[in-house]
Amino acid sequence: MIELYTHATPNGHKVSILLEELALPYKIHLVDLAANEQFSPAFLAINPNNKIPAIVDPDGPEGRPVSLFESGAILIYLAEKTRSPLLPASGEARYAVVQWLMFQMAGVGPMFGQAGHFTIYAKENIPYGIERYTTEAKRLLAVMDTQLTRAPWIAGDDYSIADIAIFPWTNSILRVPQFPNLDAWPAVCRWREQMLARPAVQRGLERPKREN
Ligand SMILES: N[C@@H](CCC(=O)N[C@@H](CS)C(=O)NCC(=O)O)C(=O)O
Repeated sequence: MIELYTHATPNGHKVSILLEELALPYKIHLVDLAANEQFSPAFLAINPNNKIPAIVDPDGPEGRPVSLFESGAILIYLAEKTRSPLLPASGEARYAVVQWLMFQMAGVGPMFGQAGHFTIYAKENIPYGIERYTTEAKRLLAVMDTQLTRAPWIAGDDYSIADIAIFPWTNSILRVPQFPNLDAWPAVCRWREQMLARPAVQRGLERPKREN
């Protein structure tokens, strides 16, 4: 069974949502970030970058256990392991998914994360940081909104691991006071409703809250 090291955060939710969509059995190990468990030697042996999520698959591609960190790499790994259509095997559709997955990993995650940091967690009020990252978050939401006006899902006609990667970050930006709702981006709101209606998405958000 796949072992998932996680916490109820956007990067963690990506992996639990995908595992639920794939109906793969998995065991959750909650890593208590507030207690700095991500720096424990046992966890560093799995992820030298001391962040969740990480997985250990006892049945890796070479027939021996494999551990993986970086949520984007984990999503690709799990989709390929199961030959899931959530990551098309080839062609334009595959690269559209990879492109939007990279957009999340390099843009949405870091920028929404910094917007949250400067508005909610920073020990001092730094207007430059607040302005820089909330402005960038709005720009990224506008990019998503344009794409989701053209297509039902972020990478085109089909639901994919790119939707799964981006969605938890839209929950996260809604905690930032400058984003009480996402009404300025109606196609993003429509897409969020599609995501929230999926039972696997609901389970993937819930399980890391209550299991260890
Ligand atoms: N690029 C990494 C980011 C992972 C990440 O930032 N995880 C956060 C929680 S969402 C974390 O573990 N933070 C703990 C720390 O930085 O010490 C990924 O996508 O997996």
